[in-house]
Amino acid sequence: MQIQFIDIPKITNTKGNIGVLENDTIPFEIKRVYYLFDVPSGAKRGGHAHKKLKQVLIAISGSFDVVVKDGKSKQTITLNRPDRGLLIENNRWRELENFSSGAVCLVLASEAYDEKDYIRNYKEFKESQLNK
Ligand code: T46
Repeated sequence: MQIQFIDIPKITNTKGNIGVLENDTIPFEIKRVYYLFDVPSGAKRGGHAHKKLKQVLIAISGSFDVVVKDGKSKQTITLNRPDRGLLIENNRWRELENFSSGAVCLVLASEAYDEKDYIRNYKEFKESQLNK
């Protein structure tokens, strides 16, 4: 399974840096932005796949691990830089864990929220991936 990172253009300065997200930085049209924050130590997020939704995850602050599965293989990626995004394609199972204190996960999403787009059962997800 290929993992794709997005390098976020930055404007550096001794007084602090600026990360800039413009339409051509992200490989889809952004329809929704949300963020996870105040995640308690030991908590896990995700634990599902999306049929259509693609997302870019950015550790705007702190760090966390993202486990990505395509039904055949698995990769664990640590996100800990505000200038690097992780692209998660549709039909990928994701689990987020090991959140550091103060971690913030910014998510740029290709679709509006739709519960019908979720696959929350791993067995169902694996079966849906069989012929892909
Ligand atoms: C992913 C990780 C990083 C909404 O009403 N609107 C929204 O935009 C979102 C994201 C969630 N919700 C509701 C739906 C559920 O009742 O909030 C509740 C928890 O949502 P969810 O199970 O999606 O939360 P996470 O943090 O486990 O997962 C989300 C994304 O779904 C997922 O794709 O990669 O954040």
